[in-house]
Formats: sequence, C-alpha cells, structure tokens
Amino acid sequence: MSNRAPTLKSVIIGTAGHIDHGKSALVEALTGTHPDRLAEEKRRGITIDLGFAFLEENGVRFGLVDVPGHERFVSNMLAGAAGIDLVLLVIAADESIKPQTREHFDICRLLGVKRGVVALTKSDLVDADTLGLVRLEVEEYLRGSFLEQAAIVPVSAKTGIGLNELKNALHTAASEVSGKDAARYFRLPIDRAFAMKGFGTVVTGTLVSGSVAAEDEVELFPEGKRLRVRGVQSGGKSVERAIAGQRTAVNLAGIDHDAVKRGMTLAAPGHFRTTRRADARLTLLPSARKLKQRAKVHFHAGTTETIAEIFLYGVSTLSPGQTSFAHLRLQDEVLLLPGDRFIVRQFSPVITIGGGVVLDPLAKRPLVRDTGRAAFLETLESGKREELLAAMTERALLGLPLDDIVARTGWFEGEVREAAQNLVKAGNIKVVSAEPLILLGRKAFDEVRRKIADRVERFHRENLLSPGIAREDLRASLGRRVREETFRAALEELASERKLDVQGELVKRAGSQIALQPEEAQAKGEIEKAFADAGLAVPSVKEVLAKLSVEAKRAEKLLQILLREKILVRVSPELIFHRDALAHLKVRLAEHKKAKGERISVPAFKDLTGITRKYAIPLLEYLDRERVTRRAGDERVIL
Ligand SMILES: Nc1nc2c(ncn2[C@@H]2O[C@H](COP(=O)(O)OP(=O)(O)OP(=O)(O)O)[C@@H](O)[C@H]2O)c(=O)[nH]1
Ligand SMILES: [Mg+2]
Repeated sequence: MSNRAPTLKSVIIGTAGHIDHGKSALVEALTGTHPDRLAEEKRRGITIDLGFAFLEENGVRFGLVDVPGHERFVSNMLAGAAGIDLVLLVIAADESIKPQTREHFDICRLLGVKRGVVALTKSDLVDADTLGLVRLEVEEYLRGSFLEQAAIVPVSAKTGIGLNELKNALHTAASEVSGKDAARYFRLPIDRAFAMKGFGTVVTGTLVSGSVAAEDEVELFPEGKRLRVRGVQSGGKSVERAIAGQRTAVNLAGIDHDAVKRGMTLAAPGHFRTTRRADARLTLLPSARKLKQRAKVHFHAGTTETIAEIFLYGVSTLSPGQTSFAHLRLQDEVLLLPGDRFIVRQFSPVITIGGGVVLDPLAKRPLVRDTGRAAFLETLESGKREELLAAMTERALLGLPLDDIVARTGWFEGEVREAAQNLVKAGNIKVVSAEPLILLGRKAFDEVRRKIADRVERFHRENLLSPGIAREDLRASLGRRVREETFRAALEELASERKLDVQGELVKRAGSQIALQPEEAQAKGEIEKAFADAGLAVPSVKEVLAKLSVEAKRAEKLLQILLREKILVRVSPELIFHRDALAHLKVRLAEHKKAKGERISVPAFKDLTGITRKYAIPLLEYLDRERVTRRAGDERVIL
C-alpha cells in the first residue's frame, strides 16, 4: 500500500532542553504519541534515547524528534539534532534555564539550526509573576541568537493550556523553513536499525538530502556495501518515495539488522568515499576552555560519533569564542560532505565545546610546506562552484579525475562538466582526458608541455644523428608525477601547434632534419657505395664501417640512418643489402619464372645469384617474408 507523492511540506522539529523539563510530555500532548519507547525509560521516567512522533497540521507534516535531556545522553541527543529544521526549546517554568538548556541550545546554534519556538512548560506549576520573570530571563538569554525573534509560549502538558498557540507558533516557524534539497544525492544518516517481523531489516533517519524509493540501489557507509531498498516509509506510512526533509524508514534487502548501526549512512551508490581527514571551519564556544594544538575531542556529525585530533591552521591555540580553519584527524572512517555540520565535545569531562562546518571532506595531511591551504579553504568556504573547481584543480598537481571531484563535493557529474567547460574557456584549466574526465591546472599543464619541449630539444642537441626521441623514453623522462593522459594531451597540443612532430613512436622537433657534418655525409655516402657496389655479394658490416674516417659510434648511427631511410635493407642480423641489389634480384627472379617456370631450387638460386649457401638461405627466407617467393618442400615457388 502506498500513498501518492506527498504534497505536504515536511518539517522536522527537534526538542531540546534540560532533563525533566517536560519535552516528552509536550510531544505527547502535541501528537498523542509518547516518544519514550524503552522499558528502562518508562521505569526511570527519563528519556534515554531518541523518540519519534508525527503531527499533521494545516498542510505541514511535522516529524518530531524527542531527545533526552540527561547530560549523560547528549551524544544521543546529537544524533537526533542533526537534520532538524526547527528546534522546540523546552524550558520548565518552575526551573528556568539549566545546564542542558544551554548545552542543547549551543548545539543547535553550532549545527546551524535557523528557526525555532520556545515552550515554557509546566506553566501550571507557577504563578503569573514567576512566569513573567522566566520569560524575561529567557528573552535575555536568547538575545542576539537565531531565536531572538522566536515565539515564547507558556504551555502545560497537564492542563493543555497554550498547546494551540504553540502549534500556531510552530506552523509560522515552519513556513519560514527552507526545505532540504530533494534534488541532490540521496543521503540518510541512520539513527536506528532493527528487525521488523515480516519485513527484515529496517533503518530510520532524517532524510537530509535527495530521495529514496523501493527498488533503489543504495550504498551503506562506511562499509561501502551495496543494498537494495525493499520498501520505504515516511511519517509512519508506506510511500513510493521518501524525500529530503522527512523522517524516513527504509526496509533493506540483503543485510542483517545486526550489521547496521546508528552512525552509518545510506547514500546514493558509487559516488562517495569515507574519510579520516577533513578540513573544516571550527568555532569554539565562549564557555569552552581554550583549545590546544593537537587536542583530542569527541566528534559528532550526522548520527556518527568518533574521536578527532584537531590540528589548528595558523594558530597554536584557539581561544573561547574564536574561530579558525582546522584539520580533523578522525579515528574512524566517516562519510562527510562539504557543508556538513559537526559538534566537538571535550574529551574529559565530556561537555560540548564547539563545532563547525566541513569544507574539504577528503583533505590531505597538513604539511608545513603547503602554504596555500588557508587561502584554499577560504575559497572552499565562500567561493562559487567554478572558483572551487579551479582552486581544487590547481592544487591537484597530478590531475583531478571526475570521481574525485564528485566524492569531494557532492556535485553532479553534469555540474562538474559545466564548470570545467567554463574554466577551460577562461583558460584556467586543461581537460587532459574527456572520458573519463580528468582536469589539470593550466599552469601545471604548461609546465609539462615545457618539459617535453625541452627534453626533445635536448635530445636533438645530444643526438645529432638521431631523427627523434622514442615516445616511451620521453614519457619516462617526465617521471611518475605526470600521468599518461597528461603526457598524451600535452604531446597532442604541441603537435597540433606544430611545435613537435609525432610520427608513430617517434617524437621530434617539428620540421627537424638530421644535419650531417661534412665528414659524416661523406662517410654515409661511402657506406652506401660499398653496399651498392657489392650487389648480392655483400661485404660484412664491420668491414665496411671500419674503413670509414668517422669513429665507430658515429659510423653505426650513419648505418642506422641508411636503414631507416630504407636505402639499405637488413635481411638477417648479419646481412645487409642495398635496396637496388634486392630490386635487381626480384627482376631476375621474374625473368627466371618466365623462362624456366615458377619453381626454383636452392642450388638454382645460388647459381642465379652467385652467392654462397650461407647467404642464400637467409636471403630466400627474406624473400618468403616479402612474399616474393613461397617455400614448397626443398624448393621455392616464385610468386
Ligand atoms: N505539572 C506538569 N508536569 C509536567 C508537565 N510536563 C511534564 N510534566 C512532568 O514532568 C516530568 C518530566 O516530564 P518529561 O516529559 O519526561 O520530561 P523530559 O524533558 O522529557 O525529560 P528527559 O527526556 O529525561 O530529559 C514528568 O513527571 C511529567 O509528568 C506540565 O506541563 N505540567
Ligand atoms: Mg523525555
């Protein structure tokens, strides 16, 4: 059974506030559902873990996440607070602001929650004067914060007083919430996993981005396991598709519920990578102690919790209330994307001390010599997509493949290609490979071009008698820090600009001819003449070269040139003939065929050519290869 696509706006409300201030009672009063589920919660009368309820009011579907107020369960609270659109800050009128009121409120601020409503609960327990005082205290406390303008509504879960007003206030706040983006990649930080009779494994969470439907393939992080979605629920009902902003339950095929835990993430398959190093903007709460370089903290993002070592960029300590760029070295693999909020808590005693925004989820280890990191992070923090891509490409000296860009940014492939195109037009980057897309900064690319051109130039200088450098040698001379695609693209560009000639496996300066010294030209002529004069009775190569006036190494080069120019032909390792002698031989064979038929024996061949058996056999084999003759038993057929 599935509903039609939801037209209701979905808004997630998270409760926040000190223990016993009436959060769960208020959720029940609003929705009819008591969010405490565990036997232990019922027995002790406190919330330990997250609870959930739903409310539909005037075209808005509210998903309520009820959190525990107990200081020992703040990490559970954090898993619920990630992804909320509205905070319902609960302050008991008979107690006013208490430590976890502050801590939860700080957390909401650090998580970037933008709107909320304050409920002064248990208003039935205090007189009007006290209520007025508490209201003043709360107003004072919220001054200058995102809740400065928020409605403060006295309520009682016991008498029902103020509940309608509270619903109206929530509704007004909900209308100002800009929803989560259903058009991005699917991402669901998991806050619960359990087995449901007849269904199997079910996971739940607040859908922070994208959408998910039955039969979708999803990837479970950090494992990277691919799974099939059997069914989807949102707001407690089966739906075809759950979209960003909804409380969502996903029924998964192919995995045991024990293998899935809070802190894992379900996401669109094949795009993302987990990380243990992220660069971020980190802000310390005014109430925190100063943070030292390399401090260890508890790190919370989405529903995940791990330990982070903090490396501060540019400062050696972070003072209370201050902010800086920081590197987070995480103890576990975590799935993060730019823009993700996180919270850090002091190692001991465990209290919330700050938080921030992920800027680069796949950051490299901090290096002293990497002086451009701060400027790069500034671009990541406030630049436009093209500026980000240009900056990322510039820092990727080996080139930046599409996969890496998507995993690091969460952009769609089309968005990357479009931004890349604009950067190519602007002359900032070079596409060294279109499929798969690999980008390289124009400067780095030009540097490779320069190196190639220099190398070819040097080769010509040092090898005057060589027509060009072997492509593989040229490639090897660049070292491993130049990828094959870059080498290929640079060669292509240099060739298309007629700066280099690429002929098969040979690369040379464009239009370059081998310039022979006069004595070399003469020696070359002598070699040719020696073979031409010999006809088929060829001399030994050694003999010919030894007679020349140039030294052995150059003589060998000159021989190579004659072979390359096909003036001389190597028939076997020891045998070289002049091309005219071979052409003449072919004519004589044709005549023989005409006069005496197509067959010729080895002795007949020896007679015809006047050469010894030692030469005749390799020569015949050469003619076979050239398809002038074909072997037939002991004889040859002239073709
Ligand atoms: N008189 C009165 N009692 C209330 C009201 N709201 C809650 N209570 C009582 O206060 C106690 C705590 O309420 P809960 O809703 O469990 O408080 P909580 O904030 O959820 O507590 P934790 O989840 O443990 O942080 C319970 O005994 C409630 O019955 C109210 O409006 N009036
Ligand atoms: Mg509770």
